[in-house]
Amino acid sequence: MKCRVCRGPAVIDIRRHNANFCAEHFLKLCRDQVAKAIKQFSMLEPGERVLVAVSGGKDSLALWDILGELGYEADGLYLGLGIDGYSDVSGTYVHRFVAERGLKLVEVDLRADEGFDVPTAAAATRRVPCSACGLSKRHLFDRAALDGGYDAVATGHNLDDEAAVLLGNVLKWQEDYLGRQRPVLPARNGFPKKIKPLVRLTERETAAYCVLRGIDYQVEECPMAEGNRHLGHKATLNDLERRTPGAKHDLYFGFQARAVDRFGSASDDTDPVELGACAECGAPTTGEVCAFCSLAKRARAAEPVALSPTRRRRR
Ligand code: Q46
Ligand code: ZN
Ligand code: ZN
Repeated sequence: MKCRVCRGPAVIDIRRHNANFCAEHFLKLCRDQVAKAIKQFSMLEPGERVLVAVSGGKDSLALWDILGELGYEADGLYLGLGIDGYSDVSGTYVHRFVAERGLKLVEVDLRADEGFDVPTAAAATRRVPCSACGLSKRHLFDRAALDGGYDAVATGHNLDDEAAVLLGNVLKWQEDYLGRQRPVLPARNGFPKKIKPLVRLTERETAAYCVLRGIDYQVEECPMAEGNRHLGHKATLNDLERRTPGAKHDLYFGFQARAVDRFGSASDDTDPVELGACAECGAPTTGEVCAFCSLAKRARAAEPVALSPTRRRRR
C-alpha cells in the first residue's frame, strides 16, 4: 500500500478518494479538506475570531487543532454537562489538550453556573436526554460567543454526523430542518454564525488524525446517547458506504448542491419571525421566556443544585 502523493508506505486507505496516504500526506489531506470546506461554503473571512465547541472527543479536538494549523484565531469552549462518569473524563482530555498547547479555553458548567444538569433536565421534562442537552448546548454556545465577541461558533460535526441527520430528516421529510441543514448558518437575529468545517471528513478520518497528531481524546460514547436514532442511521449509511464508497459524500454534498435551497434560505432577510428578548436572560426568543430558561426553571424546580457565586446573567 503506497501513498498516492509520495509513493512512500501508506498508513491509511480512503476508499471514497480511491487512494492511500502516508502520515504526512494524510494530515495534509485533512487540513486541505477543512480549508476546502471553509472556502466552498464561505465559512470564515480572514481575521474572524472563532469559538470552537470542544467536547473532549476526537472531532472537536481535531477541528481545533486543524483551525490552529490553518492560522485561524480559534479559542475553545467546554460545556460541563453534568453527566456522571462521562463529563469529568471528557473535561480532562480538553484540559490536557489546552495545557499542552497553551490555548485559551472558555468554560461553562451547567451545574455550577446554571443550577441543573442534563440528566435532571431530561427527567424533569420527560424528554430524551439529547433533547435537553442539545437545547442547552445551542443556547450556551450562542451566549458564550456573543459574550466573548466571537464571529462564529465552530462545531465538530463530521460527514458521518451530517449525512445521518440528513437521512433522518429525509425519511421524515422534516422540511424546516432540511432548509437549515447547511454547513454554515449566517449570524441572524442576535445569534452568532454557526459553522461545521469538518463536513468533508469522516469520523474514521478524524480519529486517525488525532492518533497521528498525538491527540488523546475521550473514546467512550456518551452514556445518554443510547436510543439516539442518528446512531441507527449511521449504521445504515456505513453499510451503504461499504458497498458504494462515496455514498455519504454524494448524499450530503448532492443535497447541498441541488436540494437545500428548495427547503428554505439560511439568510435572515427571509426569516418572517420577529424576535423579542427573553425576560430572564435577554436571548432572542419568540416567546416571553426562551426555551432554555424555561427548561432551566423546570430542571431546577425538580432538583435544586447550588449555583456558583460567579453565575452571570447577560442582561
Ligand atoms: S452529549 Fe448530550 Fe450528545 Fe450525550 S446527551 Fe446526547 S447530545 S449524546 S453529542
Ligand atoms: Zn506521502
Ligand atoms: Zn432565556
